Amino acid sequence: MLSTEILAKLNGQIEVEFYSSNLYLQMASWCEAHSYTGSAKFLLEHADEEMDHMRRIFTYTNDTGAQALVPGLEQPPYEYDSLLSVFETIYKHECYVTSTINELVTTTTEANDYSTLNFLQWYVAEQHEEEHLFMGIVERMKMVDGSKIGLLMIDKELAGSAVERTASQTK
Ligand code: OFO
Repeated sequence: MLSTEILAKLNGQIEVEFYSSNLYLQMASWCEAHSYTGSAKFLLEHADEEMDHMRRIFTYTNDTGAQALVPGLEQPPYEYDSLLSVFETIYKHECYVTSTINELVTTTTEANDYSTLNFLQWYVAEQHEEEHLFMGIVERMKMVDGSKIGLLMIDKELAGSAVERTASQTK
């Protein structure tokens, strides 16, 4: 059985994952509108992944006999200066998500809630992977220093990486 505090935090994390999905969906729309079609594809798939992250917590919470809550919608930002600023925003956002997961881990450890602690391990690993992924994209974008050709090459690469990530998840 979940404590009131842990239930509130799990519902808070459902909200964070929902928002992440909407943020990436909105960013995909910005990319599409600015002809970065590879990045749009990559971000659409990432938005789906975030919905999956949300659903995992939703299911876990309900499986304990508690009630998972669907949050209200908050509109994500929809204007960006450049493709680089889109990915810098994502990297910053993922670092924030890591901090919310870490907070949950601390709370469950202090409460001796080993079941939730065990459930959260998947998120700890996932956040490490996502921070690494987005940090790499930001670094490569900085290397091309605003060159249109360079950005289009990275955009094309991102379209390919969206396909690879989907294939590895369906194995
Ligand atoms: Fe990309 O963050 Fe979910 O967990």
